[in-house]
Amino acid sequence: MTSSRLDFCRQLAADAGRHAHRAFGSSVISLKGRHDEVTAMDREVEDLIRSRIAQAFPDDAVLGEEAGASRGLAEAAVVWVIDPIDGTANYARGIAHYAVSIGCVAGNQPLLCALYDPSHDRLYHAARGKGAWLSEGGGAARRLAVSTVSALDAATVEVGWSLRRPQADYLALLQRVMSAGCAFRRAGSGALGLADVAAGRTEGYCELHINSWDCAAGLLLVTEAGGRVNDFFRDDGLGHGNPVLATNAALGEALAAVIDMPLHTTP
Ligand code: LIP
Repeated sequence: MTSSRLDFCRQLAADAGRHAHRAFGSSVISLKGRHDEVTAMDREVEDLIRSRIAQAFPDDAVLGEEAGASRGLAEAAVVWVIDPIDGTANYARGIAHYAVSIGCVAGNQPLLCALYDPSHDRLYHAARGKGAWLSEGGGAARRLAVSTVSALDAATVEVGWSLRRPQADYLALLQRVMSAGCAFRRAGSGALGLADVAAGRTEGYCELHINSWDCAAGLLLVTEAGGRVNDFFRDDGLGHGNPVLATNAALGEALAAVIDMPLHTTP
């Protein structure tokens, strides 16, 4: 089941990303809410992804950011979790930091994923138990590994933000991260923030609430690259989102204490 879906997923993420990149920086922004942008290309790319999945795997269910859940989501053995353009605000403003994120979930845990960053021609992919990989510029894939940084005051943590949680909670989280001596960043794409942890560019990604389509792919990249994550999928995280924490192995427990989010017992 995995290898055919993984090959399909990699090709689909790359095709969808190249399609999205045609309108990079020139899309008209609509608002689903304050600081919650959407473009016509978000919907166009999700339609492309959905149609290819329906043709190749008609019995699978789909959950996407723009069109929601397909019929049979609760009963399906396999659910494709898609964000057609993660980092929409960046995409619409011509900031080269966005990605197509496609996760494939079975038994309420990610089975495989592909995440494509068109601005850098970076295709990330992983299958459970088979490592996390990155192909750049169409070249041979190299295996990813989280960083070995083991001191909080040498760590960089990305802190995702949205208006889905009170500003005071966000500021308190930032205070804890800064007081621990960590550098922090917020770059507007949870998917790429998690990919940065998997690639060893940063030591952690956290957010007080994130949706499953933003993180289903990135969480698998992190664990397959030797990192640790919280139990994002508990209490219907797939359907309603949850807080998220992903870390390298060395700083897992220390960052979990700073950010006040327990990591999954099974790294
Ligand atoms: C983004 C998420 C990110 C969050 C942003 C935004 P979108 O998703 O990936 O984690 O901090 O506010 O929600 O809306 O660009 O697909």
